[in-house]
Amino acid sequence: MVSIDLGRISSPPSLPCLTGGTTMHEPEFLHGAGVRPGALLHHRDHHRDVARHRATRPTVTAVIPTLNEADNLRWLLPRLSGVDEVIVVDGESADGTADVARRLRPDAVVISQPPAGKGAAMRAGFQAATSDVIVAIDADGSMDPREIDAFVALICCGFDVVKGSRYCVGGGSDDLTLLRRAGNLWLTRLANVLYRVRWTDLCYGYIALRRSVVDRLGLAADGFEIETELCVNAVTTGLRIAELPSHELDRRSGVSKLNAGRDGLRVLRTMIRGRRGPANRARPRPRTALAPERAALEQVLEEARG
Ligand SMILES: Nc1nc2c(ncn2[C@@H]2O[C@H](COP(=O)(O)OP(=O)(O)OP(=O)(O)O)[C@@H](O)[C@H]2O)c(=O)[nH]1
Ligand SMILES: [Mg+2]
Repeated sequence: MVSIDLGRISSPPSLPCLTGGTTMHEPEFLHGAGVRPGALLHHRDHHRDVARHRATRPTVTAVIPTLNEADNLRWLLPRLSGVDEVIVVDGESADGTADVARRLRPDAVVISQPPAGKGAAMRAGFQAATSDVIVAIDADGSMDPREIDAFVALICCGFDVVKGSRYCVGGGSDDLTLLRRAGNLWLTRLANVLYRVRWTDLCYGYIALRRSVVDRLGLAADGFEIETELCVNAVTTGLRIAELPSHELDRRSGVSKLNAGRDGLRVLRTMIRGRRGPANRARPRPRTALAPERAALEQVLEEARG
């Protein structure tokens, strides 16, 4: 269950690793609930406020890209009972991943698409999501679902994008090889120079964002460079970004689909292209090309929601 204390939202906490914009504000879903911006809630109103905050807490969608992750989903899905919506975007897995998802989480929206890459899967999941907040989480069990509350709390503090970091104080990884660690370090340093930020971890897929900013991000990446594209486009679009310490666990079973050399180059290209700003970034897929896909998706969503 995601629980945020509205009484503590009035002033920004001192957060580690803050980057991006400086203005803090309460998110729009609090204003609709009649919560005065910046108000400290009175002690005697406590019970009424707790009830109100339960009723107005942001809804959360978990977007999970999967390619042959049936065993790992058996671990992950039961641990996502606190999120309001689960979207599994499956790359036509051969190991019955989609069936496992439907069986373990009957209310999950399962989207099937050719295995065009993690980025293509995440974009489809973002488009299908209906909650206030989207959390992207890998299926392999490397991201601890208990961290979701912290991601959502930072969105409630006013950030548009919250990116996990394995290198913030409090973060870590049981999974990174020396080669990947070095590659990520240099790519992160380059991003910091090109975009004048102070990030500690560029290539990590545990990310939360406000659903209302998805279209502004203009995402078009198909592969593992999606996380870089999301972050750099968030900067050039002027969104507020925070980093949050996260501990990456070992992949529980199966094999990684990432190729350090090939995918590192894609990240580099994305970073350089993104520097040209929103007007010159790769165009999102035209809507017409998505039309049949979209219609099928709408149908699946309607059925899933009864
Ligand atoms: N639908 C879909 N999912 C994919 C595809 N490629 C990878 N994934 C999923 O994307 C997630 C990340 O892929 P991994 O193989 O775990 O990559 P990794 O080496 O751990 O790299 P990171 O997780 O990005 O640190 C996993 O849940 C994969 O199953 C694809 O082509 N299609
Ligand atoms: Mg992984």
